[in-house]
Amino acid sequence: MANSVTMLKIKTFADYQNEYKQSVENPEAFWEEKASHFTWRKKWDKVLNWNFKDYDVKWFVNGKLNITENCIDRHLPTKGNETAFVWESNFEDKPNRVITYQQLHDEVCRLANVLKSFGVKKGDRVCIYLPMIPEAVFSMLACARIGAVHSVVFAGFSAASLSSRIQDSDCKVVLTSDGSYRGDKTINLKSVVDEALETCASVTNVLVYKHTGASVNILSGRDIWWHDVVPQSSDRYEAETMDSEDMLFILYTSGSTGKPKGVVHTCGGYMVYTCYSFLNVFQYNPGDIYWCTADVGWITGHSYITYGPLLAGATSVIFEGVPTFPDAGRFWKVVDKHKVTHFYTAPTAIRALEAAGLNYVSPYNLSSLKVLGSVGEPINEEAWHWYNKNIGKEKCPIVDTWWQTETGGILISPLAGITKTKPSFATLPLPGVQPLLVDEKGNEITGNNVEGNLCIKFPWPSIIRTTFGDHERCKQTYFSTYNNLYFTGDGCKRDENGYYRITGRVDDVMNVSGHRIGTAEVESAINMHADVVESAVVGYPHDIKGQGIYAYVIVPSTQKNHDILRKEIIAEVNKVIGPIAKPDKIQIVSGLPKTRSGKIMRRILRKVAEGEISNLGDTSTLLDPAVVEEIVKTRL
Ligand code: 7RM
Repeated sequence: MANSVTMLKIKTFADYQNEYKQSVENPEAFWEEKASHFTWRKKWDKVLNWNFKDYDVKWFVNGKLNITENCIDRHLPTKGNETAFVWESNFEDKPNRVITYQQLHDEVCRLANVLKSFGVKKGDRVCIYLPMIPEAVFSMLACARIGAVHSVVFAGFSAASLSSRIQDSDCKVVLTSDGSYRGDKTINLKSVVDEALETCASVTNVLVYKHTGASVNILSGRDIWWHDVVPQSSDRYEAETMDSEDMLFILYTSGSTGKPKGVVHTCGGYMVYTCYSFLNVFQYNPGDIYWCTADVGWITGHSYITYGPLLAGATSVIFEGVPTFPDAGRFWKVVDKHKVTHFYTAPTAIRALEAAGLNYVSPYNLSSLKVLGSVGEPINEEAWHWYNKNIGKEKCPIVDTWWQTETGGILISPLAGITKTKPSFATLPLPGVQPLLVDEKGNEITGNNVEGNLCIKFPWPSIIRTTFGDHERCKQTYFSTYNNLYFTGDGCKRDENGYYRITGRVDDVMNVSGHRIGTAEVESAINMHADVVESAVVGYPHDIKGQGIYAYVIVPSTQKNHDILRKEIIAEVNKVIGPIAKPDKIQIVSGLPKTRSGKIMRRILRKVAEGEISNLGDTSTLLDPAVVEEIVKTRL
């Protein structure tokens, strides 16, 4: 019989130290106990099988469950009439929607029945391309209820990006809406889907939620209005029995090379870890109002809007809009309106709102706040102090949560009110997480006051299982750089007290406004422009975005006005990826600094983009050192 998941909560720093010790000394006994607080249809035979060499990890082997039963059904006897979600529209004068756990159950079941009627079976993939409306969460859970695998695509990605994701995972159905609102912009999502589907033969049905009222094209036989089929469906659906290691979802994320990879998470371990980490990091208590401002299109939305909070039986705010609409006071207005106790956002938003000034903060009563969170990129000390002083009024612990799409849940973070915080430090690993710093050669760097590449040496329950359709790529990317270690791609310092500070990516991945974007992806988009011969993209420090995108582009010395060319290149990037990958600076050059073997020396390009031109380091191996002079002279 399942106990209450609130039993998972650590209460003191001594508890934390004790749990941490147990989790390292006997991980299987540790996680077995945590897992026992959930509802399983059949208990596992073995807690863990793992092997980082050929990469194979299985948690709660042969255990059977359905995650939606744990997110919804188990709460119904006690919390059926309690609020699961309060939805706040993009427009502040539009009424909220309140969804109780019972209503969540009914909506998810209706949608599950509709998916079933489309012929979606256990294991089939379903693409979700929706704005931040409760239906996005219903959609994820409806898939999980019938055993289908969801692949949520952020509704800011272009038709080309959407299409390549649908193709990669062979999705059968797309769940979308007529349109979306983001601040003062409206986007016609359905027309993006239509364009994407011109190149996706696998999709048999598109379910369209009416949200903006935009006129849409309905392709008969394929496209169906949500309101024509969902409300009349049964509000009962017996959840499918899933194996612990059956796929729960695929989420595409950028890496240093090639196209985005489909990161795969599975049912059992992901459930245990997202709930455990949510409760412990945020120290959520019944009656609290939790708000994570992420979009469900990113892992933060999956783990800490949908699954973690629902597993814990929490009440959350879902917000459709953006931080600066109608003005830079919107976040604080929403905190005041809904009496938010736990607020979780990205440093880029904090910096943007800091820049707007305190006049946007002071009108609002923020006294409901108890815990503040940060995620997605390193938080600089200044932003940390501003957040602490002006939003938390120096009484709210800040949890700087480090994790990745691949980790499924938060790995390094303070536990709110329990771990002593330190500005810009993610502090200590959660129980079950064994971080390690290594040098370039893969030797462990021991002791404190050191810096290296961040690896993890033991699996935790929500670790990536594979990259969809290409296990070799998963092995290569994460488990081959260093022997027997998961490599994060991040650089990291460990201070004199053993606290961790993540310094940023050490590979060719940029972090722009908390979004992961590969330099190679942007280059390949730029290269689609007919006049572009070659390009090289690097990140550079940006006051608000954390990193900006700096592109060096070779075009034939001829014709076009450079401003027109830049506009066209930006349009190309918009078309191939989406507005989030828009280059901030485009420098037209006649050549790129290459070694004799033809490798672009990105180190030099990064320095020029940063404005660090006094010391470019060794350029003696360059094929043509004159290129560097030109690049320095014409830098933006
Ligand atoms: C959750 C998420 C992952 C990358 C990761 C880091 C960076 C995330 C922090 C952070 C410093 C943090 N997943 N990152 N959180 N850096 N401090 N608290 O963002 O897959 O989209 O990105 O984000 O570089 O590798 S993600």
